[in-house]
Amino acid sequence: MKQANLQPHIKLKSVDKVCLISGNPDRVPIIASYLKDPREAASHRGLVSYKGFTPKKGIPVTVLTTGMGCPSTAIVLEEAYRAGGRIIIRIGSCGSLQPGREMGIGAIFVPHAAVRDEGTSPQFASIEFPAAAHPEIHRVLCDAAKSQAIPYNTGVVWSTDVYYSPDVSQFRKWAEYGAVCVEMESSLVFIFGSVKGDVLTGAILTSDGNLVEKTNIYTGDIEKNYDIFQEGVKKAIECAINAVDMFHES
Ligand code: R1X
Repeated sequence: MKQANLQPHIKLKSVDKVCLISGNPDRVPIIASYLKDPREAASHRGLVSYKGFTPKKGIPVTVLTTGMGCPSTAIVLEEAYRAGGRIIIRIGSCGSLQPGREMGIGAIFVPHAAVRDEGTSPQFASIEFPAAAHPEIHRVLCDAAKSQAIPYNTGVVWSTDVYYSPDVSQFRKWAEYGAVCVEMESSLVFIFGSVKGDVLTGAILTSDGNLVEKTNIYTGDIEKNYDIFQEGVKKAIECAINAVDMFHES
């Protein structure tokens, strides 16, 4: 039966002011399991969502998947905005672009800005405009990591449309400019927040591999690598949820 006022794709009438978003739909119930009283809110075309409350302060939170890439993310963000979302934190995965022990599988990144190497965000703001996380959200994510003694990297994330790039020199170029990791959604998330004006955005990402060192969760000791990655994801989730509480203290 059709229901009135549902957003067409996320199939929700309302979302909480705080939204945690993830590209991977399977991560949505996992994120929700860290909340108090989690419940599935909707599921349509793989766009699953849950609602719950932060365990410490009881802040209501909606967890949504964006799917992979900026076009799908733009649909979910717009509908989440129309339904009430105003603080949007991406809990995602990425690949590391710099060598080093702290850049391996499971490493945490809290990017302050993103390279807009994708075709969606220029539809929202011309390409000269920088994609930056909201400074307050970036700060609370970093503060939450510090308070939990979680090592993290900050820096610029390269957001791209192409996962399997035919041009392998691409990642070296952005790495030489100093980008620390690569994924596919943060630039659009950040630009969306800037353009709306009343939306604060940030991102916390867990590395599933290092492009320089050619390690990833799909090769080598797959089970071990996957466990290390999941441990990083767990830390990122805890950190994001703590950051929500810390933001509401400040
Ligand atoms: O952002 C990237 C994309 O959503 C990270 O993981 C997915 C590709 O495997």
